[in-house]
Amino acid sequence: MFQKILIANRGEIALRVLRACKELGIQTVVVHSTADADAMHVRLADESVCIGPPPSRDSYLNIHQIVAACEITGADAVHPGYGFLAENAKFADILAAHNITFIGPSGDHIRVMGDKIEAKRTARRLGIPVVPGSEGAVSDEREAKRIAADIGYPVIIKASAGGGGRGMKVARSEAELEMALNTARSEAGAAFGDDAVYIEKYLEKPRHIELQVFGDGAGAGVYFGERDCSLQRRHQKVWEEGLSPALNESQRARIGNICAKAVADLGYSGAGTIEFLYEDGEFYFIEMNTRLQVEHPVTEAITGIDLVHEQIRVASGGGLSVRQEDIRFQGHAIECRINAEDPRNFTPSPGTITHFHTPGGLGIRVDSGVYSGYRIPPYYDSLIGKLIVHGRNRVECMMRLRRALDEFVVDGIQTTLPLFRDLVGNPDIANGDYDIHWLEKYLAASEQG
Ligand code: MV4
Repeated sequence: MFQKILIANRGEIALRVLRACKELGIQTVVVHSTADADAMHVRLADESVCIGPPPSRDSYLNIHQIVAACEITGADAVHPGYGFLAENAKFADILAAHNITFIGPSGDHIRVMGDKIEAKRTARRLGIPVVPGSEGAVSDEREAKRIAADIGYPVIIKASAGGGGRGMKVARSEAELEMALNTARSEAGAAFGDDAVYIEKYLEKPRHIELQVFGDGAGAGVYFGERDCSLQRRHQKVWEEGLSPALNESQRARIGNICAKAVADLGYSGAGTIEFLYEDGEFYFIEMNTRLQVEHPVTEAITGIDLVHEQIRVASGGGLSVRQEDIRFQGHAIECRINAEDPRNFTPSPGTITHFHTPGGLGIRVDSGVYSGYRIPPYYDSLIGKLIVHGRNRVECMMRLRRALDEFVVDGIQTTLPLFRDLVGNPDIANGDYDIHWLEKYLAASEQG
């Protein structure tokens, strides 16, 4: 087991990882920018190292500073959290070269999944169902037209270096294809320095369902059920829940076993998320994330398993604490992302939180690094906390969520709490009847009314 873990992140996830380290009796080091000297995780860590000024590229993304902080403190492993360097293959490689363990998959696995064409090729090879489309990159318009005619319109052009919704263009007919292809290619070249694009059948009304998987790095793989993350705005998840209201047990077991076997065959190590679009009873792979995700507590609530403990165990060579048959799904969980934003137009609302009171009681978890009197710096993303609610079934979970939202107080800044108070009373949400476009349509309609 590790002696000392350096946490290369900030905010609620830094605190989340710190808690797991403490439970395992592992010493902690946090690195932070000058803007985060007052953060809760900095106060609670055994050691802290200030690594630079507020801008992320000079602190949380500064690989050399972070490696130096490891050397100075004698940390033998790094947990990257999510975002920042969590999916940076070069960072994983550099740590390995310094004999420091990156708590995550190998640099090579990160690299493969970071290239969306390579990721899709790999998924297909491993027997994961993918969206119909080009086998690899599309070279020219003639090829694009041939493939589009074959799979049928509408189609979507995606950047191989994109992901998370960046660099996509829909073409509804052959007349629109040339423009979509050229725009996607030039935007990809400008944004990512890689103009490779691929083409897929465009699915009109899918849900976004993602499977939590784990590899032990020694040829075993398991799945921890799925999360339904269809409620998004501008590719930012707002509400996540598990298990998905859209799936039954046999559908779950079928896709779960495919994914667990794929992860095993890959020799993958650590936590991963396999993202699918789900429409008319079929799963279509889109991307794989090679990190712990923001919404991982949903899975922890329904399985009772601490996923950060598992990450640390696997990275230290101790393997997973569970086999597939030990993983059972209990009840239902919903996570609401509480952002420091105007709940109507989502503009950031940094500033001082004058009063912060979190809900409690059975089935309630709040992951947050903020406190009364804390000043939210303007330099980073606006997530200030996550409310995760668990119940024996979805109805109980929703009742408890409504009550928890009533108790939650965040004064001094604007937050997205009022949006969740609206959503929890909405009939479509109560019925689990929504797709990836539901939230944007709902917000557009509320703006009118
Ligand atoms: C799609 C799609 C429809 N058809 N691919 C957006 C984020 C990126 N991970 C993939 N995305 C999409 N890919 C095909 N073939 C629709 C989306 C999409 C979306 C996906 C998940 C959650 C929200 C979304 C919002 C708009 C578009």
